[in-house]
Amino acid sequence: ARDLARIEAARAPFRAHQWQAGPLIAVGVTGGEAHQVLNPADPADVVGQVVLCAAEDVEAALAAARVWDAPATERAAVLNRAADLYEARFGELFAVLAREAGKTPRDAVAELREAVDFLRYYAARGLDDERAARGVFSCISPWNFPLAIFSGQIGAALAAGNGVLAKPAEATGLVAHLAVQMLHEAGVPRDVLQLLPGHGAVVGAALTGDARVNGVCFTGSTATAQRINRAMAKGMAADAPLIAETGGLNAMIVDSTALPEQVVRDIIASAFQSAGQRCSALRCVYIQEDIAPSLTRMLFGAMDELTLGNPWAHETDVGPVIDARAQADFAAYLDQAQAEGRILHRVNAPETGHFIGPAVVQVRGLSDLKREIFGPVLHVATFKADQIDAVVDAVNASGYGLTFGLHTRIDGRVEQVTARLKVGNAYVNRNQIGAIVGSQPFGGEGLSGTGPKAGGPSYLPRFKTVERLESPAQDGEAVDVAEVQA
Ligand code: UN1
Repeated sequence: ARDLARIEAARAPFRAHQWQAGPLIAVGVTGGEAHQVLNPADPADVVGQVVLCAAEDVEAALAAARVWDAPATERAAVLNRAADLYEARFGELFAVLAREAGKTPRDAVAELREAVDFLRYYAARGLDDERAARGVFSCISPWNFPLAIFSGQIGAALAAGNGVLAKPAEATGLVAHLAVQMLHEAGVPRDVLQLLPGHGAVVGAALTGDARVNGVCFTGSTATAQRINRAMAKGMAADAPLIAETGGLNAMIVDSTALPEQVVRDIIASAFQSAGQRCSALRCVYIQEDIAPSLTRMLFGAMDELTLGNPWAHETDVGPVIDARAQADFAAYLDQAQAEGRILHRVNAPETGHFIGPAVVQVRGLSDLKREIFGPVLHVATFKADQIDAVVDAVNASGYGLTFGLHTRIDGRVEQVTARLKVGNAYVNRNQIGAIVGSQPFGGEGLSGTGPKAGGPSYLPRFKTVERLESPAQDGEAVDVAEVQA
């Protein structure tokens, strides 16, 4: 109810009307190439323009970059002030998250809260340890959490006293611009935090292969993280860390003791909220054979009740995917599945805008998924009562290890399954998205990331020099099991 009240409050004034309609101001460094930001729900709506950095802009930023030599207490005060500004200017951020990134009210509110939490959390942790900053960090962030992950990376690097060169995703340069404006206004010096929107080949390459950079923080695909790793090995000091949070092929196991209504609710949230565009999202649910027909029938009925459409609207459950390319990619994927007779259910999508109707595709198991499917497509497999260990093996065999869900009411099964599982975040009898800064740190194993977990106690130390660090960064961070009993 508090969230809804805040949305209503934010809707009424919308302090800056220019964020709501009509072309926005152009933002960027110099008069270089301009990137048009189009509303993914309505591509005829030009949200604004972001001027992209050319090679010489990146060079100038690298030359000017410096550590933040203010005392830790002052850095914390500035980051808390930035969090205050995010809260005070909620309406603008909310509007840009909807128009630029297609966020529904619920997702936009959650994202704003997460961004504020990250800033306050790292501000507080930065006071714990006075080791020196590493130097200058490149922070490279994704479009799916263009405020929360963007601010989390930057907040951690700054709280530790580093300088930051931040490259936002090309699709979401406007919200990044607003956030950086607020961080500067709060008191982060301009040469300590520089925003560098641009192409991966120009900005990304320079930020990951230059000896003046002392560490890279990246969230995005596993393939890009591997490329960054190679670039860093060539161009940067051997001790420069790569802190990466990457993809996932996330599974859920539902055995026949699970509560069907709860499972359906949690599958809908995990697979289709944010149009499935979360690295934590559920991609493949394994349902015990004897309950599969009744459970999938209920699931398909619930899917038909989802409202797709304008992300501004209160009633919208599922917004658009990020752009025309993503839409075409999913359409082709689903056409192929259709041709193979594997589509079990599909919801109609609005005709205008980059929408994909949530869909369910039949598979034998995770091994049928050749890559991360970053959208509202859920895969379903079944298993027999005596195959639970084999399913856990299949989940581990994917090589990814980000999130995992288990629905069961059998004594000892949680321990049986999670003891063997190699994932960063396991969820029992609840949905498997929406990690909470501080109380439930988030990160993956294997192909899903380098660790340490964001929003957890080991994260900030990785942004500091290693002297006086007594234990490896990931100590004490085994699988987190967040359990909710219904
Ligand atoms: C991502 O989708 O890139 O727990 C990571 C969650 C989010 C996931 C963010 N923190 O759902």
